[in-house]
Amino acid sequence: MREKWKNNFSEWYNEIIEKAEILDIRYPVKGLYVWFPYGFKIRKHVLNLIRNILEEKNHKEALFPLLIPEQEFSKEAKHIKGFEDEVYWVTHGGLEPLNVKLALRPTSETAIYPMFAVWIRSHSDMPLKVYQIVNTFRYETKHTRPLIRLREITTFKEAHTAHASYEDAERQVTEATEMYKKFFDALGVPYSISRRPDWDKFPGAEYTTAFDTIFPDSRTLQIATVHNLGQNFAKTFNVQFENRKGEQEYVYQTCYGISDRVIASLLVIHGDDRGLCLMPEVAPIQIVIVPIWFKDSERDVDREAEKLKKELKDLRVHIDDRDVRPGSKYYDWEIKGVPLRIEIGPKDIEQEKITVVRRDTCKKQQISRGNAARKVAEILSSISEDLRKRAWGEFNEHVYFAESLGEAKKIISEKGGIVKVWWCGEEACAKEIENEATADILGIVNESSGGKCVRCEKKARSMLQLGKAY
Ligand code: PR8
Repeated sequence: MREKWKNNFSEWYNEIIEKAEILDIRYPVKGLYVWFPYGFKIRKHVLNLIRNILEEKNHKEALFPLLIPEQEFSKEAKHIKGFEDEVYWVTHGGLEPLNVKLALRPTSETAIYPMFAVWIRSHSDMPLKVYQIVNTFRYETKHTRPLIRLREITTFKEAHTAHASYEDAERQVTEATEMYKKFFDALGVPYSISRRPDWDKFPGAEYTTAFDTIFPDSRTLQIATVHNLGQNFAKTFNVQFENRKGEQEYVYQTCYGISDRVIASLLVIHGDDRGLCLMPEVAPIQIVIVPIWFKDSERDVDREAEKLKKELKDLRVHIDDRDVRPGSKYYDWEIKGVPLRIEIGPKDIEQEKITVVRRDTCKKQQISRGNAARKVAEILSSISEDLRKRAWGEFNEHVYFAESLGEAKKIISEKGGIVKVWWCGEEACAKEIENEATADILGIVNESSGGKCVRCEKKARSMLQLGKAY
């Protein structure tokens, strides 16, 4: 059932974040929240996934300071311009005013690149690929929301790379895009990839590529960005290397990031009216065993539950032996999105069977006790597969093409999702389209067979993707 999830999404979201014990939203600073242990475990599994993907591609984890001195932060003119409204400043040490104001990082280019200038000497030091997973601070003025629009982004995974040629940096952009695709595919989070318009790219970048997903209320959420920084930051921070000809040259850079929004997407996209439905890959508990006790059978049932848990040692299994009715245990674990529930009662033992209930379909089936381990692993992988398929199916149903501006506006207001329209490439037309369709431009996609710009009717060079963005 996905009535509330779809039609009253905000309420569903706020309730689930709390009831499933993801975040405590009662912390007394706007835009800052507390991770509950259960939510924190989901976060840990999500981070393991991205860490593995990055490390496979030779990224090294590092850690840079949270505070950035004003003179470094302000060096790159476009960067500071883009972030000036969003920066928190530390101005005092105790009662003493500081000589140099310190920025709480909103992102870490200006903390990392002065160090790149020290680390990089020659072309043989590159490619240099580092990442860190840290909290960053942005003084967001739009409506803040747990995991979606934070003032303290607690899970900012940022990667920064330096290269000896523009071509190599371009290759890195492709590698980063492929890594993020793999990551989102593992989580079953569907996405559309497009290039941000020039006037709305990451401050200081040559160009920005964005991943967007669609939420149940048909609004879109940007869940990742990949930036080609060219030599802009290298020139500002004097990051040079000796090239093969023995000359000094500025490095070519890229950076790419994801945030808590990834976790929001994962929770939201697979959820339903009963609660979360976690992908087995990141579920803190993949299987919950609920013993069904009857008079005199308690010990046998408990023994059987323990035995089964041991057999499933490669999975994350929890036996819920709380002294409450089975029904209320089912309810709790459904909210928390445990992918599979196993019920064991005296009848099951007698028949050498176990009863399993999938969280995604809520279907109950009995399977034979003999090959439980193999069968359960199969069911978990089919849950992943089915969740992924369902999510992509729903996503694709919400991607539209509009022939005219009027049609785009109608789709945006009635259906939401992502709407593609032909565009001539002129900024003025794009802004008119955005205004008239009352939508945001998510990005630009190149399509080979061009139609006519929906605004000026000149030959279109590409397509704009529109949506109502969070
Ligand atoms: C960079 N520098 O910073 P980006 N709350 C939650 N998530 C957010 C918020 C917020 N207030 N603001 C942005 N995000 C580059 C790349 C290092 C890494 C998420 O890029 O400013 C968005 O999903 O585009 C965004 O795509 C991602 O952080 C990276 O932020």
